[in-house]
Amino acid sequence: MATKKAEPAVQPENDKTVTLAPHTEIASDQLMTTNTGTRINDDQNSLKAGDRGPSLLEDFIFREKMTHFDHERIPERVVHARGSGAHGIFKVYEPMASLTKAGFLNDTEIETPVFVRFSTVAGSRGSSDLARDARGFAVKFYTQEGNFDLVGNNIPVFFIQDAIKFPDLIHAVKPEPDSEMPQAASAHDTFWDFISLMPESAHMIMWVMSDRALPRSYRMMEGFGVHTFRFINEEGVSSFVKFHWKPLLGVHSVAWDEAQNISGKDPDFHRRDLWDAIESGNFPEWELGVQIIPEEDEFKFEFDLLDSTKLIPEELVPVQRIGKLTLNRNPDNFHAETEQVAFHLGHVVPGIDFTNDPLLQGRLFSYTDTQLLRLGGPNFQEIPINRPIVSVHNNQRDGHMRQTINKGKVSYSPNSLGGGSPAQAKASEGGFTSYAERIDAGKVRARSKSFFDHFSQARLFFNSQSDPEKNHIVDALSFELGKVKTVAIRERMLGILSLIDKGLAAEVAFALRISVPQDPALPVNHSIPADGDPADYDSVMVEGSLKSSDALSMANTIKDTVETRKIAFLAADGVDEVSLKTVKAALEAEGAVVEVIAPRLNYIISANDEEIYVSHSFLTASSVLYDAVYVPGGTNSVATIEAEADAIHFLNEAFKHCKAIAADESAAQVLEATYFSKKIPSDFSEETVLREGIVVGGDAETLADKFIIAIAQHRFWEREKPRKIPA
Ligand code: HDD
Repeated sequence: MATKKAEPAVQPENDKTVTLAPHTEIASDQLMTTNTGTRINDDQNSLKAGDRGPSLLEDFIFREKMTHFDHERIPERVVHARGSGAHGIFKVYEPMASLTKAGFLNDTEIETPVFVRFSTVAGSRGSSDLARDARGFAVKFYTQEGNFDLVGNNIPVFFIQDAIKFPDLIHAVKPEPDSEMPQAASAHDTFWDFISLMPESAHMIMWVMSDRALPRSYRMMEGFGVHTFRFINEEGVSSFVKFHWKPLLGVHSVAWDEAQNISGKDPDFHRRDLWDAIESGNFPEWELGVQIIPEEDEFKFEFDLLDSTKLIPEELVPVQRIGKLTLNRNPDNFHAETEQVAFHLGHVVPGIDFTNDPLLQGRLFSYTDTQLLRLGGPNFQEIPINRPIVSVHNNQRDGHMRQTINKGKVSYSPNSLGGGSPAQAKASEGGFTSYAERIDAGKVRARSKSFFDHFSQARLFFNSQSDPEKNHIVDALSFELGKVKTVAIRERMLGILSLIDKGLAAEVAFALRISVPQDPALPVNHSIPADGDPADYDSVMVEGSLKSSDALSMANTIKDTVETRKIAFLAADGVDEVSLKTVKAALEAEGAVVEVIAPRLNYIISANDEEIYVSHSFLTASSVLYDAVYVPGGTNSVATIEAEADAIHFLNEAFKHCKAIAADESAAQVLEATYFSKKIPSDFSEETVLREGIVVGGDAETLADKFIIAIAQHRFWEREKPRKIPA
């Protein structure tokens, strides 16, 4: 019988995973015990008076088991509840001493262990990975100087400028409180009501309505620290820094129709993708990038560096790539690691410090506060996944579930009985000292006027998109506002859109069949104080001097690799081995993953009587779970596939979602049976393949070469225009 060959890859250890080992339980070859270690003789029957009951209160084995079960759940995260984690390592390329004294950014020999958690924002823990949403990208570096958490997103800006609006934003986007609908979706009245009254969200809205909000994989998205942080070097000199993560596989997305289908076919799509990639040794990699702004350049930009609704265009400050993150190990236990990991922007190490960004400042409160509820008390730092790899010494004591056994009488400082220990660390000994920024100001509740340009970067983002990407933004807004029931909200949003781009507003208005407000007034930010003068809160219209930025368009991403792309081969008994195996070998040599899909599971028998492993039948596979599709030759196989409605649907859908498609010469008739048969190009020059993404015929090697070029393009969005595929 054909069996699948893939062996799980070796998952490397690091300084952090070694510290997890003593906390790891392995049950193989062990006898069952209670939590107090007493061996259990019968785990199938509770203790009863007679074999028909009643049950006896004395049954400590039943009571312990049931009580533990009754208490298994902890509160999910109030945002970013749905997530997936992985272990890995980070290594810096060159010492960064001129900018920061952080040890892990200076020693090129050190492999700093990391734990990364990716997430969606709005959905509950059990919601789909494919919601239109920002993605969390939180990295915990276990450095030799303590933990550093970089808690970012896959979008470089945020909805709001001041943390005090965060509960409002989240209440608006979460399911509506009366009906608890919709789950993991922003397409509803309360979200757009809030957004339409918050012009500062205009830039972020462009990003979440773009393809960035529908990543193909966590492994194919960028990450951003969002805020401006500070680097501090040994001399105490500070520079501003923005953090970036650049995926080595490029930045790729799926189509919205596809995303909605994936949510049904495999709601764990991103989680599975990350897990499978690591399990098979395709370790995801990102480069850490930094944009550095010397302190004296703080006011040189048209926007305020402290405003989290703004990015620094890469044209103005290039991103320097300073190190590499590799995720190389799956967690052993989801709850113990991925669920209990506790991130916080306040987990910093010497050499990294904060700025006065009011969003950042508010976050510095929120993260520890939320862990206290979520993880049940102040000792959450002792949970194995949260512990630093360096030892911890202070006078904090006790509390629920304290693990550490602190020896001695002394738990205060200063002390003489303990010889003054633990002693404070001098800066020269690695003690953290805050950057001595000079502050001289009255205490006010106010927002800086330098934050009031809400549209120039929203426009910059829109202008930077390719035509298909622009179309997707129009479609996304038409979809989302189409789900909004209150017409006044739709109209208000059109007013905002017209201040970003009149053409964009007109196209959305066309889809909604309402008119764009003519020359709408600049919107007031409605979060004004009770005694505030609305005029003081008007947005200001700034024409940014940069009109377009290449880095903002996914069309300019890496398109020269098919590594880890999943390719479906549609085949049946009688398949021609050469046409299957040659293309498979060529794709696998380039790092792609090939799965054979057939009418029935387990195996097919080739024209030469060889058994070929089948990963899925048409029952459990769907084109939305693959990046490309190929139909190998072989008279009987081709005839079966041509007659299989699910196979034709598979191809139609792959075409609709703009994927690369290939067929052996003898399988051309299968493509003839599709809705796109008229669109099959007759020549297969590289130019045509790059444009159309369909390859038919030629010898198997040539076909494979061209197919690889096509898959590397990821998608052929031009196909969307006619919208003639009823799949
Ligand atoms: Fe937040 C979780 C990212 C603004 C309050 N946030 C959370 C996570 C990520 C982010 C990735 C999940 C961490 C994990 O995987 O455990 N948050 C961001 C980014 C923001 C942002 C990039 C804007 C730049 N967040 C933000 C604000 C506040 C919070 C303004 C409140 C003042 N965030 C939280 C939280 C969460 C959280 C309530 C929920 C679970 C947790 O912290 O651990 O404290």
